[in-house]
Amino acid sequence: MFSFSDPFLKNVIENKVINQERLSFDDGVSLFNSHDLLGLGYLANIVRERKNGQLTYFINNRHINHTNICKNLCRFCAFSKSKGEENAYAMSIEEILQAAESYNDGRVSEFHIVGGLHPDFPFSYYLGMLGELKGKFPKVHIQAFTAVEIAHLADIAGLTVRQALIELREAGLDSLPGGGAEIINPDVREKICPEKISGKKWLEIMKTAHGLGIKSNATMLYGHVESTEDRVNHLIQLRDLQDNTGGFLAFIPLAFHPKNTGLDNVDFTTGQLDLKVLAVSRLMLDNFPHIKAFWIMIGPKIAQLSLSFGVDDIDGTVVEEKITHAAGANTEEYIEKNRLISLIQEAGREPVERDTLYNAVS
Ligand code: V47
Ligand code: SF4
Repeated sequence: MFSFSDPFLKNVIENKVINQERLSFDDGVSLFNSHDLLGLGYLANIVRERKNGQLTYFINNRHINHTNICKNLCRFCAFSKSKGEENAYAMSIEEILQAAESYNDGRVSEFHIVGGLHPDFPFSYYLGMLGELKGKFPKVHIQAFTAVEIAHLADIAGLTVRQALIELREAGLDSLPGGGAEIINPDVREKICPEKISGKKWLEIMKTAHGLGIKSNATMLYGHVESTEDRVNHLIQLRDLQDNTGGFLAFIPLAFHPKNTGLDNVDFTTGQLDLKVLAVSRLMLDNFPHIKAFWIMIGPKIAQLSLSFGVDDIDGTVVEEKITHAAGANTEEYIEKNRLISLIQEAGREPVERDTLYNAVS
């Protein structure tokens, strides 16, 4: 029998988890306030194994950050630059194709494309990027553009979000990454990303995408100025939308990296917090099939440990990543597939190479 050090986990949460009862807002706050990390991991692991058994997913993917020029200039972002600023860059479609080609070992199954809100790129640039990539790599799933980028693209195209998504899908878009959610509470957004679309709009765009059959991920940027209540509120809003649409594939907590940002007075997150956020997310998001640890942000060592704290997905090969590395990440940008497999096996789990939609890739 597991020995909890926090009686609340033993007396209240364990029963709810065993009986598959939904956890409340207050439960979520208590979970975040608990210091019984092993107890949280034990409970999150029950949910993880119920949903995914021993299976642990990874993907052979290639991230592409096509431009760092962005008109939003979020305070937590070290990646974005203004046009003309030193180190600002914008890739042509030809350069994007070359980047994609540079990691085309015949087995890559996903391009993951996220960038800034470039003030001058026309809608045709994005359609062209998708069309050319799809033409050259017809079997590769394109997961591109956060809801924040989708709002911007609809804006520059003079289209509704729905129309823009339809055109992007026709050009080759397959699914949306989960970025841009940050923390949904408007008071927090006002402090960390006042120019960004609201959390409400982010949720609406996801709802529209899901309604069109376009799946997406969801994220939460944690470890900056947000409160425990902000985190729990964020998770519950995601859970409510998932009840409605069922369109979220995975939830990925993103550990805030402060270096070179407007919030550089904040410390890097700790291993304790990273594991706690993953475990609490697994417990609160009872309707999300997958919880993913993004090893780029928390490092392969914590990502491996997280497999006992509710996580069933360790992301992928990545190859190149600029957003977190601009903000002080000291991880590699590429990890070999065999290394992911041995990290998973060493944790006593069963590795499964997946495609974006969680089908096993042989
Ligand atoms: O929205 C920006 C985050 C996101 C920082 O769907 C930062 O599988 C930490 O969308 N420290 C974009 N995070 C990345 C993204 C993503 C990443 C991994 C997996 C998936 C997925 C999607 O990056 C932004 C923002 O939340 N971000 N700056 C920073 N300093
Ligand atoms: Fe731009 Fe995204 Fe960075 Fe915000 S997080 S400044 S929207 S690139």
